[in-house]
Amino acid sequence: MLGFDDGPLVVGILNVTPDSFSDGGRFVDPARALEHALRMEADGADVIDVGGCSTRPGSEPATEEEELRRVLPVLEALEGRVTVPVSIDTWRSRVLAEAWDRGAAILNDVTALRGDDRTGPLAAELGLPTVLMHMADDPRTMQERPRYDDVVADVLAFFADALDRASRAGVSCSQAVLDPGIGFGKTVEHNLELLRRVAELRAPGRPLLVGTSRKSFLGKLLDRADPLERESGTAATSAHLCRCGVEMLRVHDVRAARDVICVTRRITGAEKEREIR
Ligand code: HH2
Repeated sequence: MLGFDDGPLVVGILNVTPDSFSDGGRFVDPARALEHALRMEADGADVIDVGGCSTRPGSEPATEEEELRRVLPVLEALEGRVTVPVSIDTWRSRVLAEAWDRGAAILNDVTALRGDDRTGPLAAELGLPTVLMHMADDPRTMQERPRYDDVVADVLAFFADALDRASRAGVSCSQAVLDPGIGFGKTVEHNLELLRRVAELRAPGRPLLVGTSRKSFLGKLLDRADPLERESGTAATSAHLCRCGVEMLRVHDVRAARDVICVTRRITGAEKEREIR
């Protein structure tokens, strides 16, 4: 279902939460969420990632009822209108089941199937591509004292466990996408190290999804408290990740990511002139 031959796929973020760090509260209303999803699709999104539970550092997770109350009306609004695949950013099996009923076709699980024992078997039964993300600890405490001997080695060990867990749940390895979880229990230096050595994260042979968009390490690097002022920093990471052959970029500004991919691929020769419309 996901083809990676034309450079990274762009995953447009649609947070339907009151408290997400960048776009919190903006798309809670289903009509506004649909409008934004259609905008991202027109801008070149390959996937729309709907999330109803912020994972902002220090945040308390929404209850299951609350998460359902947020995402289901939005998924209903998107179904039949958005033509690209919709992914659901959840670890909860019930949210996944209800989202699938409303057209969601990809699971994005920031707990890598550790959050709910029933989520893996359900994703397997439904045959869904499944994003398995690295997170040290959980969002409440993950930024308190992140420590690794070698962050890349630790993430690779985590990937091996996650793939094993997925396969025991019945998720075919060919459906797994791996994600180093930028900003999830990592210092600025850990994030930079993961980006610098992203090629090493390809060792398991699975596609990589990376989400740097507007994250706080960019705010710290650039001294920008406002997430909306971190777009140039995000673009720098997107160009780097595109050059490194990463398969999926998860971003807020789809148009900017598309521009970065277009120019980067022309520079590297990955995209020929005749392919440019
Ligand atoms: N980052 C966030 C949420 N979900 N999923 C994957 N696979 N990878 C990520 O890096 C990732 C993710 C956090 O960013 P955002 O959705 O913008 O914020 P919030 O968690 O505050 O809603």
